[in-house]
Amino acid sequence: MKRVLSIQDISCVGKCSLTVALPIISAAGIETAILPTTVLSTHTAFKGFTFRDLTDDIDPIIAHWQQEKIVFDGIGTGYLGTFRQIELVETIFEKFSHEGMLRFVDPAMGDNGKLYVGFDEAFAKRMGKLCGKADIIVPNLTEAAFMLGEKYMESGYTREDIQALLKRLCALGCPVAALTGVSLEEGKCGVMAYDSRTGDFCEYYSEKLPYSFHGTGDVFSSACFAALIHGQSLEKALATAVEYTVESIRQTVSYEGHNWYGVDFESAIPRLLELLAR
Ligand code: PXL
Repeated sequence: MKRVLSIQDISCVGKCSLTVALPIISAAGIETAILPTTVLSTHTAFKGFTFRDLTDDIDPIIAHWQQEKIVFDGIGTGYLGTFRQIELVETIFEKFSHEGMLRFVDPAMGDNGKLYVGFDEAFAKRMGKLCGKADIIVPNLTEAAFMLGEKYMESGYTREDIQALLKRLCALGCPVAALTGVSLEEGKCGVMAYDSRTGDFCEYYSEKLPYSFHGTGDVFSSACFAALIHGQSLEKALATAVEYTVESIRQTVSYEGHNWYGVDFESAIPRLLELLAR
């Protein structure tokens, strides 16, 4: 059985980060170890959330794992709350590195042209450095713009604009970059990726649903990470992640009074298993 490590916060309520990654990667049949970086009462879109930084626990936890000779097939990261946590992730990448281990970074920091509460441009640049140490990164257009210190492209961009942006992302140091939330055609939304080792681009689009929910980036990245570890090619893994995210949104809006704070990825798990079995 494959074993991965997911490093991000626990938002106790608000379906994102570890409460999304752990069930999704586990459902894919992969042992999922976790390293919670912070415990928040909710994700930061709620008002008045509590925040307990667990950074001081990280060093002793990794020392223990090293003593136990724990090996991971992949390490995936999401929302990280502080500069120090980013530094520690870099240390973990180094300490647990071995041939074939996948370093997957989702620089979860913002959406719709804005950084989440608590982040600034300096933090985004620092996250860009972490991205340089990954094997694959999956930013959205907002995160890509902030990491590169560029203007956010809301709409009106071309395929060539996205391709050039992907090349600039790989210039951070990672061999593969995938940009999420790309819409080149009315009613369609998806992802475009670039592998700088081969010079190949790939893309996958699905129906653009007229809703925006928190946590969809985390659903996408958890499914993509799981699909890659499962053995799917980059192109297939991106399609799996897009279709699973779309199905999660469809499930969410299929009943009245649905949450505003997260998507119903749980009801879409049978679809994930179908997508992984292709
Ligand atoms: O979904 C990304 C995310 C993860 N963790 C926390 C967040 C957010 C988005 O707002 O606030 C704590």
